[in-house]
Amino acid sequence: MNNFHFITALLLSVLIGCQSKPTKETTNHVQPNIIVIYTDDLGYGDISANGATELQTPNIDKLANGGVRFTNGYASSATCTPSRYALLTGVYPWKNKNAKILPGTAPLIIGTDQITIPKMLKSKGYYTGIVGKWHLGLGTGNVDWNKTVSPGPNEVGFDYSYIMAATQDRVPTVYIENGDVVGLDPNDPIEIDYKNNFEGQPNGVDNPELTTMKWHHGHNSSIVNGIPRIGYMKGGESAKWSDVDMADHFLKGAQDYVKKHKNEPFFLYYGMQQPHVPRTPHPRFAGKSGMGPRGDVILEADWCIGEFLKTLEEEGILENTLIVFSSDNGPVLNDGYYDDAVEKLGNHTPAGPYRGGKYSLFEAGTHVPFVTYWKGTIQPSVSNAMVCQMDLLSSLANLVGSDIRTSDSEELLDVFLGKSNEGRKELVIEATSRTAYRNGDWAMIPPYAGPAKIKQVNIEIGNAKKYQLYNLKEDIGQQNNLAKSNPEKLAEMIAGFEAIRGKDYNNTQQIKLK
Ligand code: NG6
Ligand code: CA
Repeated sequence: MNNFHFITALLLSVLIGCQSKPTKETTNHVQPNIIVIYTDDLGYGDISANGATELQTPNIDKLANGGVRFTNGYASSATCTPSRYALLTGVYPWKNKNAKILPGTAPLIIGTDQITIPKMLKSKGYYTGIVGKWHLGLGTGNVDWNKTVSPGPNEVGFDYSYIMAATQDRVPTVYIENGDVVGLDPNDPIEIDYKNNFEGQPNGVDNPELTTMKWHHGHNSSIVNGIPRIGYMKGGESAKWSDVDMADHFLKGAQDYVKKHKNEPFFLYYGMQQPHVPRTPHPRFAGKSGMGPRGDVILEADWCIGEFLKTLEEEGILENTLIVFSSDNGPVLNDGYYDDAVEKLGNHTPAGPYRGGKYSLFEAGTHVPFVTYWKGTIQPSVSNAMVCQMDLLSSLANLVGSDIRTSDSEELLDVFLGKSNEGRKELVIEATSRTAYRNGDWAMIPPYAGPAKIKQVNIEIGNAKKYQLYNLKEDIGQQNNLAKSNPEKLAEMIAGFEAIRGKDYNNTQQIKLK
């Protein structure tokens, strides 16, 4: 850390009264703004800073090459909800049986009494906000979307929330601001049902003539903007989002938020929807990647990040802001729509050198892009320390002088600031309710029944009848199972895994894709 710079900044901010909101406790700790930019289904190899050659992500690269670019950065899970749960709460997602891919009607899965990053930061005087994807449930069951929806982000630590409830492919297809559906006409109330359609309402199965994007598996319920979704929705016409404008919409929300709160320490969780399905690039980006909509929305996401960084720069807060960039899980091509992701992939490798993808216990499921950036404070470097998104809670707590820690969230502030290479030694990763173990250079996947591959998405998910053991240093692509030839290492890995996970890890239900 550049002490001179920090002291000057602190003096200046005191002089001009820039930090208008006093912290609740006086500490010697720094209070930079903290922003988490979290993409949805972006693979390790999807950014040029991590070696992609078939598409360029100059703005993400600016963060990656100007900060710490982690080569061993992990999401906690190979799907969205559990990863987001772990990031915000600092708790392993498999400890919460509800932390799995949620329908839009699911109740909130974070306890209102649980520690979260925004709550911890609030206790140190931060203003906290979320703009973008939520997917952690809302309400307590049977949500009435026509009234203020609660509990939600605002009840688990966010002062401000502007969200989509679940995913872009799930109803309700509306934005929700501090619990209220934006633009709702009370005379056209919203009804949601994940089982049965409402009488007379078109759907993806019976009305293909109304669709502009074709479904491949799942995604054949209500049709919104020509796109068949998961779940049925009736009403709420005036509140429905425009898919092609979603990126611009969330960007503006994030920009407005930082402009409004630049004079107090703030936290922003910017949950971008790309490149999750349905991939709906704004016409400005359509066709620009040559890779079809998946590539186009990655370019769009990169552009959004560039615009967002410009805002931080223009507002004069880039040097007082720690940015964490990552993805909630690994990549998938066909995740339920025909959108040319497979056909136009060419030589692009979304997973980078890793095996598997979204839903997988192989590396690509959780081994994701991971960057920390803090202009003037973090020196550019590449770190091979193992870090997990779950570690942010304890590490950020240390940064801001909070003594809050959770047992699963390792305090790795120096690693995140590029001052140490001593990351975690071990990590349990999760994928569709199964778990596996990483320790040092080694990865171990215990035996699981079920198909080795999810056919529809064409991803090997890591199931096998026997233990799998890989040395990632020599075999980054997990091709040589050493379980038989190295029984000592296997025994050590099983012991390490079971010490964290317990012995009854195999009685879990696995994902069923339609
Ligand atoms: C799956 C969906 C997939 C995606 C995923 C959630 C089907 C057949 N597949 O169930 O399209 O929505 O859930 O993705 O419905 S995540 O990134 O939010 O975890
Ligand atoms: Ca995701």
